[in-house]
Amino acid sequence: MSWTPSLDVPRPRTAPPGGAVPSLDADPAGPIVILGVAASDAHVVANQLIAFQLRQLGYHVVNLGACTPVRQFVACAAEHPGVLAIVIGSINGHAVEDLTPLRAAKDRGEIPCPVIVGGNLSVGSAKTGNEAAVLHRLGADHVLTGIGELIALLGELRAVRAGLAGPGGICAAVRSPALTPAS
Ligand code: B12
Repeated sequence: MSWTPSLDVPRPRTAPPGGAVPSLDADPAGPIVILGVAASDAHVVANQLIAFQLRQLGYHVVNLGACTPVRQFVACAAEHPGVLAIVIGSINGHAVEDLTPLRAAKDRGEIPCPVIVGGNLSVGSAKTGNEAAVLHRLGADHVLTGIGELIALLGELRAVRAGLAGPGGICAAVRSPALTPAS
């Protein structure tokens, strides 16, 4: 008797009827998400998990990987004018230092979409509670902690772009304070 292991992952919604699950190269027609890890940061496990999950959900993920400075996110966004969001992870605690150039890039009009920042956003396990406010001032539109929140938010952005969102957005029921954009 033989046993064949399988990856028990949900079939992407973009899979053609009766068709095969798309490869990890993703569906080029899906909404574009630019993903990366902040400039000083070498932690890639969450980055790879996020890329995998988003591709399974039909997003076209352009993954810039670890140690990506703001200017590379900007250059990549210029190459993908229809980009839905820029998603930046930071794990090593240096999000503020790494993302300081974001403010100037936004002020120059170089960021055409929401910027979502998430991960372990300051040094040490004891957080001040001020991390999100500082990052919002630097130009982050959304500051999150969990991958579930990210998926919900991207779904909402996708629905808004498609004109499907009702008052408060279709994901209002799952909206958490962390999802609230800076004013
Ligand atoms: C593996 C690891 C490393 C590896 C990384 C290998 C690699 N290429 O990925 C190596 C050895 C290189 C490393 C180096 C360092 N590390 Co390290 N590392 C870890 C470790 C053990 C696991 C991290 C991991 O992969 N976790 C699994 C993933 C899935 O979880 P995660 O990264 O925490 O991400 C979760 C959330 O943060 C969130 N998330 C993450 N990204 C994003 C993005 C978005 C948009 C959203 C919404 C959510 C989100 O979702 C994930 C799932 O819940 C952690 C300790 C730990 N047990 O967590 C320390 C840890 C992250 N490292 C730490 C530190 C300090 C360092 C170093 C500075 C150590 C040193 N003095 O050299 C360097 C920094 C190097 C650099 N330039 O960044 C600290 C960070 C502390 C902080 N933020 O205050 C930790 C927490 C260890 C500790 N307790 O002190 N590290």
